[in-house]
Amino acid sequence: MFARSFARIARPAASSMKARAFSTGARASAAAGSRMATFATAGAIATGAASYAYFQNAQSPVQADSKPIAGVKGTFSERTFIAVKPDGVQRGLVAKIIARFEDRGYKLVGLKAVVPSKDLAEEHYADLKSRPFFGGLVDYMTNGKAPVVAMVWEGKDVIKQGRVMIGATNPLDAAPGTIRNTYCQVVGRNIVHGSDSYESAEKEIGLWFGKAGELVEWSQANSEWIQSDN
Ligand code: IDP
Ligand code: MG
Repeated sequence: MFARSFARIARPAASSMKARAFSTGARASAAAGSRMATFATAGAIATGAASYAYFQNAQSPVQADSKPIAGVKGTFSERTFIAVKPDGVQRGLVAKIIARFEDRGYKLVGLKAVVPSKDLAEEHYADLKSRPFFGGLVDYMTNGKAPVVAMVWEGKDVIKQGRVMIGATNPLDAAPGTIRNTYCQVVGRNIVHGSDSYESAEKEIGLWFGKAGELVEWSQANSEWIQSDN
């Protein structure tokens, strides 16, 4: 279908950066981020595929992304894709869900409200394509009755911890205190999504925040109070 590959150059983290390819029909163009000091587009668009490389000013105190898109697994730079689905937005639960991650000390590095295209939703849930509820799931995510609030959170073990905080897919099986146990009753309206593995986080962050400059690197002023060991 569609493919896009990114290659990042001339940056300290570049050695650990994998070239990535995603199917993302809706988002084939590269956009320079507002905080990008330097952006160089290199490559050609061919058969729906855009290849580009960019680098940025490492001096900037707050800057667009300069690490592997899902960070480095097992470190404080690990990242996950969390989304408040349209039912969570309609029900006014965005702030409560954000608060859970903020309260835990995780760092918000990407945030936007978006009505995803059908292509994006289908790619996001590609592993469920053969399931009978797939069409309804895609419609629920894309019909525009409310946006999805898409986020990227960063911190230690955030992929697994995010799933634990969200709870089981079926809210009736979700442990007390989890988001789904606290706010939901049925699997079809379970209000929140979280990446289930590092590979899923790479794919999902790339799909939803794959344009240059959509993720922001910044330092938490209280990080030593969150991260220090004895
Ligand atoms: P997850 O969201 O906990 O990762 P998945 O199995 O990946 O769960 O399913 C993705 C989403 O598809 C669920 O969150 C839910 O919105 C929807 N879904 C899963 N199973 C069902 C079902 O049996 N009926 C309706 N919707 C479902
Ligand atoms: Mg899943």
